[in-house]
Amino acid sequence: MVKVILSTALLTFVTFVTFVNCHSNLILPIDCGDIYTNDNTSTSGVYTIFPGGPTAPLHVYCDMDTDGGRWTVFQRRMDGSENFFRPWKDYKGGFGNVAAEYWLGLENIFLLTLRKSNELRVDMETWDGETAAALYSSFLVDSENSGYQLHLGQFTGGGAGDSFTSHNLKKFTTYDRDQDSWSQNCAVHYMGGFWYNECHILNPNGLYGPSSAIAYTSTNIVWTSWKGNLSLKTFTMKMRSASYCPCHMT
Ligand SMILES: [Ca+2]
Repeated sequence: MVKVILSTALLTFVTFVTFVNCHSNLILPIDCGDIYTNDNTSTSGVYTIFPGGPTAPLHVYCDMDTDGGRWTVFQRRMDGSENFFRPWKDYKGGFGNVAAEYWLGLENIFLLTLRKSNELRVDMETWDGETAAALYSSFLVDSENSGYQLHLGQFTGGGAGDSFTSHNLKKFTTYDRDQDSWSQNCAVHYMGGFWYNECHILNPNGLYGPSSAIAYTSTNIVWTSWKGNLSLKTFTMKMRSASYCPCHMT
C-alpha cells in the first residue's frame, strides 16, 4: 500500500517536472504559454493554470491574440465593475472576475515569475479609443517575505513610453501595509495598491472613470509618459515566458 502511494506520488512529481522542463506529454499548464503549447488553436479567454502546483488550480484570462498571444493576464481594468481600493490580503490573494476586471494576486504573480523567466507587456486605451503599449524585457516579483519586491527589466518599446522603470525594486503597498518610499502611505493618497515609489508616475490600480469624474489628481488610472494625468479607460498587465518553448503534443 505504501509502495503504491509512493509510486503515485513519484509519478505525479515526475510528470509535473517533465512538463515544467517543457517536454511533451503535458499534464498541467503553469501559465497561458503552456495552454497554447498544449493546443495552439486556443483562443483568448478564461483557462485554468497551476503555478502553485497540481493541487492549486487558478483561473486566469489568457490573451492569445496580442503580438503572438500566450500572455498570462494578471491585472485588468475595463469597465469599473471591480473595486481596486482594497487591503493587503486581497492584493496578496487576488480579487475580481477573471472574465472581466481582476487582480490575480501577488502570491500567484510571485509563483508565475518564479517558475519561468517572463517578459512584461502593458496595454492601455484612452476614453477616446486611442491605444498604446509598453514592453519590458523581464518581470520578476519576490516572495512576501521580501515585500513582493519588483524586479523590472529594460523598457524595450511600445508607443506608451516608459512609466514603470522608476518603480523598479519597490515593494508593494496597500492602504493597510505601507512599504513605499514616501513618509506617508501612497496607497491611501492615490487610492490604489501598487509598487509605489514616492509615489507614482503610473497608477494602474487607481480609481476608475474619465478624468472629469475623478476629484483628485493622480488618484485615477494613469500612465504619465503617454497621456500625463489623463484617465485611461482600459488597462491590462500581462506576462509570458521570455523564451518561447517550442513544445508540441506527440
Ligand atoms: Ca510610506
